[in-house]
Amino acid sequence: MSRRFTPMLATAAVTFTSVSAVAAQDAGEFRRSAWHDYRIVTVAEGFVNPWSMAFLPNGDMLVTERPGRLRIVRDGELLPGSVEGLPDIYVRGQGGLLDVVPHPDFGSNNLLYISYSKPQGESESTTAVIRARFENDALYDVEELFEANSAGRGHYGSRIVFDGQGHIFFSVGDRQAPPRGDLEAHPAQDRSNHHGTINRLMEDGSVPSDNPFVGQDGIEPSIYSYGHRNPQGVVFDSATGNLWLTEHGPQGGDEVNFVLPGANYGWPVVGYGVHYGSGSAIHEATMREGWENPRHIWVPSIGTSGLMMYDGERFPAWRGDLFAGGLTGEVLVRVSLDGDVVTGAENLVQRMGRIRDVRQGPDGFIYLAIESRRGEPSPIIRLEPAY
Ligand SMILES: [Ca+2]
Repeated sequence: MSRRFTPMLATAAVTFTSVSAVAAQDAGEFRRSAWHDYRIVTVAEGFVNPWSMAFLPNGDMLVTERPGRLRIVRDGELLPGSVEGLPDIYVRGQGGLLDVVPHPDFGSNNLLYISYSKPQGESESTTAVIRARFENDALYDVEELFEANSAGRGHYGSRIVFDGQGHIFFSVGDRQAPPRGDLEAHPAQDRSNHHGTINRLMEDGSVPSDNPFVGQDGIEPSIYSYGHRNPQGVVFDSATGNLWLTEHGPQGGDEVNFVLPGANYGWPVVGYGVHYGSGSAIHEATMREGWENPRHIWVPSIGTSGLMMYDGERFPAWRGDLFAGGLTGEVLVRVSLDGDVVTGAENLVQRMGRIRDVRQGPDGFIYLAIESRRGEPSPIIRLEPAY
């Protein structure tokens, strides 16, 4: 891409207004940006901690709510019930029902892929991925594809993407294992578990024979990359074969990473952030030779969550750009790319609430799942061209 672009400085905007009230009053509001003017329209309301959105061929939208419900939006209305057939879910803190993604051939196989925090004993949980057939508004033939070898409180990761060539990638966070003492001994650097990893599996859950660490003693064979903190946004660009992620970092350490097989992304040994609150040092350095440096960082942090790459018709100048949702930053950031290089970042949709997920609809509009920090009902909104 050869477009000229003037990067804008990222700004943190923290507001404490009720999310639903802001959305209602701003519905349809006109906003300007560098390449496209847009307006924000409310799609549906009344979600509790929506985490992920998925579009089905019949026009329905599925929405996961972190407290453990899979909801259906039909003809612009959130149906009152929730989808039956989910497994037991650990709903506490950051844990709950997380991602939902239709198989690329959903139209013929009706398969949904879902990630969630799976209970382990009385008080523990881990990240797990299931798939199930979705028919008549219920889940059937639920099959577990992956259970992470991990333990801890939050940082489940959990985004699932298809590469369209028979594989899925999905993220597991570092489970909030505290970085202290010997940083190289942190579980995100220990490949005998799944803490802080991107994993690659066949669509049936088996391990591909060409994964980077297959056959190496003491390394989980599903691992594709490691040294991540909490990757909550992952996209596969089918046009280029590139895999991108956003990683929710410590204070000043949110990252955009270009994902390469077998690579180490450094957490918590190297990085750009500091501890929340105290501002004290976490890392021994910002980077290390041979490890992957982020392609973009945010200072201050925006609290990255969902990530999307746009390829629709409604906003032609945005094609090929990444769109990163921010939680604490209450912002949608358009990240422009030239190959595997980040060339700019522009803030959009500021002060509309915490943006948990970002998806392109089949209509080419950009859908945002807004969440309330306190679990109050919140909306799904979308960006439409202003003209
Ligand atoms: Ca890193």
